Amino acid sequence: MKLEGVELRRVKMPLRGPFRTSFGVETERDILFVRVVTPDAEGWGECVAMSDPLYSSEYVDGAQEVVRRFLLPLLFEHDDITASRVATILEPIQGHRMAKAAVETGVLDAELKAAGRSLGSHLGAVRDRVECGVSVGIANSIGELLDQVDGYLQAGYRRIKLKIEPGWDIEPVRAVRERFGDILLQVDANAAYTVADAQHLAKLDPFDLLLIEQPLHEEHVREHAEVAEIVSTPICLDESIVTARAAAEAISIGACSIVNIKPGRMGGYLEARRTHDVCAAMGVPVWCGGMLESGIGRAANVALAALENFKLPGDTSASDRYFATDVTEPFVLDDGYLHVPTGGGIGIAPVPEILEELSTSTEWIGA
Ligand code: NPQ
Ligand code: MG
Repeated sequence: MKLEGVELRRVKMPLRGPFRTSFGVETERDILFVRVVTPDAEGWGECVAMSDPLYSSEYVDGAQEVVRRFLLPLLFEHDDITASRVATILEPIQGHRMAKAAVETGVLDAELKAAGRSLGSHLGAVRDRVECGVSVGIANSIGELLDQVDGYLQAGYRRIKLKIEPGWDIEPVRAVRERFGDILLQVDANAAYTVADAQHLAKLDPFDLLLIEQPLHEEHVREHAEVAEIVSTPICLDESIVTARAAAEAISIGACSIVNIKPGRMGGYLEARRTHDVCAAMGVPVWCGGMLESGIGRAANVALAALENFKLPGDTSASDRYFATDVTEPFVLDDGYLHVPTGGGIGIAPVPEILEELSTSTEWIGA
């Protein structure tokens, strides 16, 4: 496939409400889109980097610079490209997986759209709809949290994830469990604890959580194995799992027994699928994380979440969880599920008028 060029477009999308985690509060998304133009089709990739390097070292301005200055020049050295070769071509550039993922996904979407093949079927999807969970931010009070969880359960979400941090953990979990009974419930600490908190985290054990996500710093993988010895709730890793190899190593030392898969964090959907396969081979279930994506990133996540070893509901929420207006036709919950797109590639594209209205800049880089 020949590349004619790539458009880098920035879009501001206000969140419907502030989203608070242990690393900060978000009130809007500033998203970088990569539009890959070829003679036969164009493809879209969404970069999941945040505005500030709080969840990971990448941030959106930096990602755009990396794409423009380092990734596209490497890609444009080749006049015949396939998505399966993109990661190898970009290998000289260290890290910057979210930037790489956006580029690879744009190429993959263009390639699959040109072939009339869906991302789901390309990746090996075995379902036509996926079970959806929702991630609930740190609230101002237990009462406010219970109201939010109630709203999401009414909307049909099949699993609730509570963000936790020291001072907001045991009591909110107890309150949600007591009020809503036997729901699927899990927590995400976004690295807010240390190994010295293991006994404290064990106080969550009586509440039958599905998992505790990333309690410790992303580089402290072995210490997660120590926590897993003390806490009986399964440990799931998110931030630490940046490659399929990292997943295999973490699992093999007992640092986690469940894996959160986020394609942006691992450099793309192809590495995400390999991670899924490695986890399946090691008997470890996975689920699909979320990065407050627009409909572009969401569509691709839903396709990925349709693979066999995605055994738990994902943070694949409906568009209206985060946005009053999505850049695509909105993803709407149907009995707690989202349907896997069936059109070519990611199966969707931005609505031109909405995209134009939300855009803050565009930049064309010819091959
Ligand atoms: C997680 N996501 O699982 C992340 C954290 C997160 C849905 O909980 C802007 C961009 C804001 C990415 C806030 C969910 C974000 C973000 C939180 C990711 O750890
Ligand atoms: Mg997480």
